Amino acid sequence: MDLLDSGQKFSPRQDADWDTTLQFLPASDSKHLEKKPGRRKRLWIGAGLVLAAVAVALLTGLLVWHFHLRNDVRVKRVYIGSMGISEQHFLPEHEDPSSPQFTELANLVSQQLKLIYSKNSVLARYFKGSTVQAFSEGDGSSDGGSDSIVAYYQSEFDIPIPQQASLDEAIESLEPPAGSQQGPQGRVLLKPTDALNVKSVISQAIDPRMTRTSLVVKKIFNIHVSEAGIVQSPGFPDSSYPPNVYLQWRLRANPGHRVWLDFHTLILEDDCQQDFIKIYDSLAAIEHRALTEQCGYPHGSLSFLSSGNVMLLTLLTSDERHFPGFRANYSQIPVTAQECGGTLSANKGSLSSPFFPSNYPPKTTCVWNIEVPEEKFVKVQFNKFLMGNESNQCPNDYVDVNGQRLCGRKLKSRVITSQSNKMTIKFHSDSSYVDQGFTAEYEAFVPTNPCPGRFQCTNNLCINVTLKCDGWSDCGDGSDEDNCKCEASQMKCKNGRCKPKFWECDGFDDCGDNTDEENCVKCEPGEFSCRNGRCIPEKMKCNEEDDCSDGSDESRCEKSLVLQQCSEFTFQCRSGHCISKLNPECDGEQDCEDGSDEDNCQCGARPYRSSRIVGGQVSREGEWPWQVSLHIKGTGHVCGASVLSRHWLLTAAHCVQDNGPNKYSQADQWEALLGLHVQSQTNEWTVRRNIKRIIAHRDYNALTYNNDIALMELDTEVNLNQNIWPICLPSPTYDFPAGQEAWITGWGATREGGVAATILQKAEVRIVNSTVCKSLMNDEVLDTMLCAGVLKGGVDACQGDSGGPLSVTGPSGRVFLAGVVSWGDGCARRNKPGVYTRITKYRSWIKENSGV
Ligand code: 4AZ
Repeated sequence: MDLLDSGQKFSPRQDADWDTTLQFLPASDSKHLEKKPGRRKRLWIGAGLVLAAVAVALLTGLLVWHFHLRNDVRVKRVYIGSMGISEQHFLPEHEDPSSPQFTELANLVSQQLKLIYSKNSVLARYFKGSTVQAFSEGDGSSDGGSDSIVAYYQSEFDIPIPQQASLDEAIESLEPPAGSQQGPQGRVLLKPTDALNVKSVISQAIDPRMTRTSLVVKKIFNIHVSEAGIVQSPGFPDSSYPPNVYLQWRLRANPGHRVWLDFHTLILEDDCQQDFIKIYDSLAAIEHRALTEQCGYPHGSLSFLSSGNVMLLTLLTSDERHFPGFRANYSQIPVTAQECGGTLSANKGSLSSPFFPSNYPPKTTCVWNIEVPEEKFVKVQFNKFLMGNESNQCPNDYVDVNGQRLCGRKLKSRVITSQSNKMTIKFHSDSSYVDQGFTAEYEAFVPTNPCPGRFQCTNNLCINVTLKCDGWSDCGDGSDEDNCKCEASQMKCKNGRCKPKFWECDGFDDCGDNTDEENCVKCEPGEFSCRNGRCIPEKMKCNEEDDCSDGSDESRCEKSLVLQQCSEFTFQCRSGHCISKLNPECDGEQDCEDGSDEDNCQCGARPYRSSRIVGGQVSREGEWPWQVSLHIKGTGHVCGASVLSRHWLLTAAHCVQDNGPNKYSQADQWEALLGLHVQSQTNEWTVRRNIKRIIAHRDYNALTYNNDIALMELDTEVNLNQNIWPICLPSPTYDFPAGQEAWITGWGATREGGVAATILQKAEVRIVNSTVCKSLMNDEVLDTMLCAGVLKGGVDACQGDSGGPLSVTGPSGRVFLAGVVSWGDGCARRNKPGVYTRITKYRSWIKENSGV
């Protein structure tokens, strides 16, 4: 047990070393200290003079130290860089630091660096020494031939603190264009015999996180990627990666090839100041060549390509140990003459950045020349556009359309038109920080009729005329909903748009200016509207009294009240008392006196704290660890389910009904796959279990889908892991308000009547107001059901998603099971939300039947 755990605190009285017998010495002549008025005054003056003299001396000393001595306090500064050398042939021995060829060339490079630094007074004065870390083949294109080498080095300087900035400046000024700075024809000559033809030098201060003194292990792995393989963090996947390490993987491809690195898993601590990986288009950690820095649980593309034949992957960790780490596949791909760009003369076509959907490589330029028949113009629409940071004039990575530079990540759905039959599109990436790039479609059009038979949006997009004034922004810029005359079934928003009347007061801002959500409360101005429909004066809210009689006026206040009486809106503690706080369970704060609101909360969190569906997107492995795939043995995936505990799953009753010869109600027909990401691809975290028992709700109604809920007991319990984790169950009074965001997940059909997905899909939907939902679904939605969807259409659960979860993130970040995918009117249709079994109505049924 450590000291803090044992509750002991440092206290001198308890400390054996503390001498409690210590006393102050008595004055030798106590009379000298007696009060004597005249002498006392003189004494005070004397003391004052002495004090003043001491102060002046101190101040002088401080000034001398500050202006003279302190300037001499020096710090070590390390710069990391690379030197491009032409007319040098790269030998296999140059990869081996113990070979004489390596030593010989390294010495030349060190001398060369010394010479370069000697030309600058600051660098020359404080230079300590250089070490060469590695060599690689030069990049033929930038070094003017294949006979070139790049040297990677580290230079050390000892510099007085105030001069650090001028040192940084001097080092940065060594950057290319080096030719003009470094002697005639770019040559920095040593002796005529051993001259190095230096073509470029780049150098930069090392990332201070990499020089932390607490880093205990620093290690380098050299890997040839000509044969594909795997790199992974130490301990992966069985244990977390070790603390305080700085690891480097130097990846080399054959000349004329790129290194390709594709992450299969990457889960680190969320804070990049603590743990991170960084990838460089170099063999040294030079910031100018950094391609990406990642930490946490990233969701973008994690596939990277080098510009030349080398890449460096680094991992830096803090002193905590919690996270699984990474695994990445590497291989090499040949550089071909025409990787992107070209001439396009068809009437329509598509184009994308090189290697999309992987991140594009650095230092790449592609040009597409589009030329369509003379009488036509060209328009291009970007479907995906992820081109680094948005900035003025786009100095880094950009797409240039007829001279207009575009960058950033917000351009999706924008249409750009030409004023002639030609369009030039140029893609450019600089030497650092890459992104996923773009996909675009182009089309020729007749300038007098840009959208034949269709409506032309202000942003030049063409949409079906039926979509104009239908309440939905189909153009993306809202222009199809401007200047509309509202129909009888529609309401007019203040901004002039028309929206279906039944969207009024559904908890979601449909107008875009919130006018459909104003004036929804029946109470007078200045009154608070209780959940039970009562109105109370606004000032009674949060007054620590239950004025509504259902606790709702006290449910979103700082302090939770213990109420006199419980209601359908209040949380009941184990003790039987009810509290006013809304959704208090597992929110990280103890609200019940007996702590029961925080009991059984090992759920709903992605274990490593990171940290089908129609219209959805591919999820990341481990993102939905409660998602289960239910297979009929010999057939494959049929339904989804959620993990409730190590023993129990929850699914839909309609999944476990006999259907002719298919005996779906029998447990032995089924097997459950937990921790699965891709159908028919299991890995070390996937667990397959037989089903011991199925408990379908006794009152399931196959006509109305009422009580569409079933429990499945696993034959043996599972060990939880990073891809298997239970979801939290909401208490009967948990509130999922209309408009709240929720996620649906599954391997179901990706469109109505379509085929099942192989990779787990996810899609964001919103809880739909029950009254609205009932009217949309012909009154077939019962109180035991919950609606969620995107009323515009295009996003929904579908066949094969049944039984799976509708997940909602609670206030503290834990995920709760709001619903089980049950039924719908087709999939993803407009104004037809998905219908889910409302879990709050079945909380006690689950407890009674499974104990969870
Ligand atoms: C099904 O057939 C199904 N759009 C599930 C969900 C929905 C529709 C159909 C909701 O399993």
